[in-house]
Amino acid sequence: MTVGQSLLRMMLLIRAVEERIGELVSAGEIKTPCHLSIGQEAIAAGVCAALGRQDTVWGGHRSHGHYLAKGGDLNAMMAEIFGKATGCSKGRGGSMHLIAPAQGLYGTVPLVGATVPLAVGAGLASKLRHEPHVAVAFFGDGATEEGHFHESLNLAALYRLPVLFVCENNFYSTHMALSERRLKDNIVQAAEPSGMPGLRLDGNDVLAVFDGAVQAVTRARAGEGPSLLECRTYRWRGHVGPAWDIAVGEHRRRELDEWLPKDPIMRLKRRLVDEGVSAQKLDAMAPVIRDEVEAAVAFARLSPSPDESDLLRHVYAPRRK
Ligand SMILES: Cc1ncc(C[n+]2csc(CCOP(=O)(O)OP(=O)(O)O)c2C)c(N)n1
Ligand SMILES: [Mg+2]
Repeated sequence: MTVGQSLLRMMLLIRAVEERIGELVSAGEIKTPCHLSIGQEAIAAGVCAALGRQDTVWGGHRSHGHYLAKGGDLNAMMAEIFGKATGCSKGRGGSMHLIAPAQGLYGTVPLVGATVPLAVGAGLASKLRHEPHVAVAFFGDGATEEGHFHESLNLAALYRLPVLFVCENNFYSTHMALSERRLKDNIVQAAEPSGMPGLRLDGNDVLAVFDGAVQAVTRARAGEGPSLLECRTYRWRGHVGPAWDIAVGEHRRRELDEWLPKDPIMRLKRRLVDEGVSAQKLDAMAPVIRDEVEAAVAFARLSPSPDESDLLRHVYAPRRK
């Protein structure tokens, strides 16, 4: 499979998984709050394709795509979202606490921006151990308003740490538009005070994201320090849950009309076909992926719930005798 085809496959997988999750949330079968990244798949797919297994990835509340693109097991993610004991966090975390350490996905945490400094710590560990691994923090535009985002950039730049700061700028923090929160649309300039490169990328062009990530990873592995990637995109669904979010104001309805034709999946598919790849070959990916997703749903449904007697484990430290 070429890079283009595997990027397409990954985006199709993320979309199919999240569309299915959306259906199961609507049906009431999934109870955990789910933040879907439908429309934004190119960023997870493009960045993670530039990484190796031992590079670390850190995410937030909207991280199904990061988990899958980094190689996290689909069954374990689905089971986690169903709250089952076979889930990647043993059913205790739900959609917003995904983890796959063997694949380098060290954690997704719903406190906005919380994992940005953790990625800096992973970059520092890598440098102190003289290992070639890079650390990637995925976060939204909202996270750039947290003070520790700027502190993290400064420290990573000062110590020339191998870190990629990947901002998925979807122009909203819950229902508040970027223009209501910042005087200027200039997140990429946050790189300047610390002297690191800032790349503004079309976050719906997976090949552009991949190229930008390769550039930043190459720089990081060469000991030249971190980069900030601002990937501009748009979330199609609501902040949380599967609704289309068009009832939250005329603004979003108009914007969605502008962004739907920029669908990262359609764009890549068109490009591959233009380059001579057979459309039938690409269309054949969808049913295989659908079966994979259904198998994961079946696995989650059949998995046991966590045992009640286990409920307080990991909550309190064991009493010292
Ligand atoms: C520290 C903190 N403040 C507020 C919240 C509530 N909250 C959850 S998601 C979110 C919006 C985050 O927006 P952004 O970072 O742009 O990510 P997006 O949801 O757009 O992917 C907010 C404010 C939180 N989880 N953590
Ligand atoms: Mg946002």
